[in-house]
Amino acid sequence: MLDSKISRRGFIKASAATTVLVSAGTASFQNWSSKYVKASGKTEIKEIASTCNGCSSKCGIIGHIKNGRLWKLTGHPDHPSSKGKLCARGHGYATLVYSKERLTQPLKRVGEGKFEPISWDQAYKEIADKLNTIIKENGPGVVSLTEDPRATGKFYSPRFIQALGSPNYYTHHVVCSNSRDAGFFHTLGVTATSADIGSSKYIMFIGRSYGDAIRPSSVQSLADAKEKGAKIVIVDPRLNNTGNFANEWLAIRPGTDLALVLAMSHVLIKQNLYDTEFIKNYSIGFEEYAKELENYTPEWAEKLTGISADTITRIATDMGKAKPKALIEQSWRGAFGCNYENSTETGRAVALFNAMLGNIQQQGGSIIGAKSHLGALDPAKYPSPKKPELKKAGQEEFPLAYEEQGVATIVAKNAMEGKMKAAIFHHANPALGYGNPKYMKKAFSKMDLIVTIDVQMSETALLSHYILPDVTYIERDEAIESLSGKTPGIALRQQMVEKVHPETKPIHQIYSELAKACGFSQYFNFSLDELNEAMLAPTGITYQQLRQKGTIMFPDMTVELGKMPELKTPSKKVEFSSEKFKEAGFSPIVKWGEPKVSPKEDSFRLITGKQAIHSHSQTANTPILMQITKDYDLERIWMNPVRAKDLGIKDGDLVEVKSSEAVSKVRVKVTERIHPEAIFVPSHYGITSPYQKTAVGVGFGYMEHVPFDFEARSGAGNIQEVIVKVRKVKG
Ligand SMILES: Nc1nc2c(c(=O)[nH]1)N[C@H]1C(S)=C(S)[C@@H](COP(=O)(O)OP(=O)(O)OC[C@H]3O[C@@H](n4cnc5c(=O)[nH]c(N)nc54)[C@H](O)[C@@H]3O)O[C@H]1N2
Ligand SMILES: Nc1nc2c(c(=O)[nH]1)N[C@H]1C(S)=C(S)[C@@H](COP(=O)(O)OP(=O)(O)OC[C@H]3O[C@@H](n4cnc5c(=O)[nH]c(N)nc54)[C@H](O)[C@@H]3O)O[C@H]1N2
Ligand code: SF4
Ligand SMILES: [Mo]
Repeated sequence: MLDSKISRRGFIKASAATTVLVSAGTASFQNWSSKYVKASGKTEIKEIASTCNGCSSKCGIIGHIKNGRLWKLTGHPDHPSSKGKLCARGHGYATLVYSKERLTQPLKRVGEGKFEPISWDQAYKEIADKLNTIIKENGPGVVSLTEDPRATGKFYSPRFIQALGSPNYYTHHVVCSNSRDAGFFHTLGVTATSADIGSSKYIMFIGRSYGDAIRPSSVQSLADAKEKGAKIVIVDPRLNNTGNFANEWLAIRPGTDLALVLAMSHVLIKQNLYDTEFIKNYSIGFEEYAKELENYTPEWAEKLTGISADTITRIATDMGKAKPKALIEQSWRGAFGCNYENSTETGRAVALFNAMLGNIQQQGGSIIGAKSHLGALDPAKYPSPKKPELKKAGQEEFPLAYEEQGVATIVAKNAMEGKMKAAIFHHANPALGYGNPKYMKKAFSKMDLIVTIDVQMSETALLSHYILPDVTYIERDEAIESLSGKTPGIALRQQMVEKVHPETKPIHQIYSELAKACGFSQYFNFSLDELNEAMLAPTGITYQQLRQKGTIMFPDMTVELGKMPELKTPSKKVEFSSEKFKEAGFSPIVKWGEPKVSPKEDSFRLITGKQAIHSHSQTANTPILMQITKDYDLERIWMNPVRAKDLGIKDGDLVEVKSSEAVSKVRVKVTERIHPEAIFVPSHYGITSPYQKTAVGVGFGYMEHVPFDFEARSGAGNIQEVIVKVRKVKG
């Protein structure tokens, strides 16, 4: 268990040492340069408002286009994610448009890792023929489409797969937030709340790092809260870079967050600090939960979490007193998005703790966001495909998973069992990031057709029969993005420069043309502009206005604080007890459950997380971002000095990391900022595609060590149920 003196000392040292990294992650350009060049004569500069594609925050950006080339980006002042600033990835990833390692033409696989260029017409014809044959022989339930949903994909991709008669549309959430989403959805009726950080008095982050998994406006809101005197506590086995803002770091034993939240809930009841009025008016099942909570004393939780009973009691009491301006931030991936067998239950417990504080729809609390009211295509003119009667693969096994997202890794499992024959991957790299790469490769080899639509030669593209080259986000218009939150709005991605490679095509065009080859062009008989016009119709905003502004917010539709909305749960209330869980064969109330595996004296749990300068696997091949990795040795794994000493390992040593699945070699960063039971591996490395020359061979991918698995409730990947041993090797 961690010595609190060590962690405190490490905390102070780390805060100073990491300031540089965090500020590098939120740097923003000033407008001075634009004015300077404008004043200097001949150069033509255009400014185009659009959105970033560096991560799922999709910040608003202003592209400054100099003589037809992308010159620089600045943050869109109105977009809720950017609020005028961009992060380092936002600036760096845009260089992709001019990368020499992009996909430039359709490719057909002719052998292991071997491809030949083909025409679009040939690609469409062969893909359509194969899809139609597979469906004719096996029915449409054996084809699937998976993506990281971005604006155009969100509309076109489900429509395309439905036109094939298949319900099998999946998103990346299975290795992101499926557990949290299921936990929240069945408790509050939304997969996530947002947090009114700037007005909160007491904020707890459980494995959510605004300082690493950066969204510029979130960093700003945290700085505002701090300035106003909010108390900020981070719960993380690792002192992450939010530490710069925090008053306190609780170095929890990984995988035990559920015990912490249960014990804090226990304290709220014991001290009579929960919101009885809120519970009476807006919830069901509280009595049952309160009875279960009697078991979960702070002393009980201390043994599991390593956080002292006094600390648990003090923090829960202070949060109870600060309510409703106190909250556990809803989190994302870090602690309970997709990591452990108990993650969905942690999600539920967090949502319920916030409900006990009565902070839902309160200033400084948890917000159930509002959505913009957008229009749809006229069905008389533009028919939609019929909703397939089949159930989405995976829904039977995981009925608690949020249906729209599904359980994407069921595609691999069913392929392994011969039940999934075809997969389309758009804007996704499942071969590297969704599950154990060896498992994925074997499963994918059993499918008759894999089509990948990407901008670079990803690990998934390498395993595909056909690769279709998308244009980059700098070169395309997209469908309108609806922004939900405290104040809803809309944003538009727009083409900033001419296509660099003539044989690349935007996704809406690819789907429409492939639909024609498949024989269902009637479902794609509209242009992207017609779709956008239809979406805009009810807003009273013209397409021209949106094109000019890029982001438009609807302040009139801001959620009314202090007013509880009707929830989308079966009871329309907060569910302390869930019939849905009972129907699925689980306890209707949250109970403590252990993670599946736990490290012993001589082993570690492998945990992972983001770094401010990279996104998943997609940015690793960006030279100016990878250079930062190399300059600061950021690909190293983190190990606590106590464990390092025992193993004879010094800072910078080369070690071998061994699990049931793989052996990797990497150098070590020895630091007090990590719990002794855990090894932390930054998540962005271990690219194996030889076509990504900048990225290949740097660090290792944590997924190599993750056994292919599903969390029983949400179907999430259980990606931190991983035990490793580490030993020093010569290097
Ligand atoms: N820089 C960057 N930012 C991003 C992204 C990116 O790729 N790069 N991706 C975006 C996306 S898709 C996502 S999902 C979010 C993720 O956003 P976050 O969830 O905030 O990010 P992570 O770094 O994955 O995890 C946060 C912290 O969880 C900690 N953690 C690990 N295990 C445990 C545990 O058992 N208990 C607790 N309490 N903490 C634990 C890690 O040490 C880490 O510091 O980031 C978004 N923003
Ligand atoms: N190893 C590893 N695995 C992870 C994570 C990680 O950080 N590391 N993060 C986890 C999390 S939180 C999430 S949300 C998921 C994310 O999982 P993915 O969505 O698969 O994210 P990436 O691994 O970045 O892969 C994105 C792919 O989209 C491609 N791409 C980028 N821009 C475009 C474009 O404009 N058009 C098209 N067609 N393709 C494009 C990239 O080249 C890349 O191949 O991964 C999870 N798994
Ligand atoms: S947080 Fe950074 S990478 Fe993500 S969308 Fe915003 S600027 Fe782009
Ligand atoms: Mo994610």
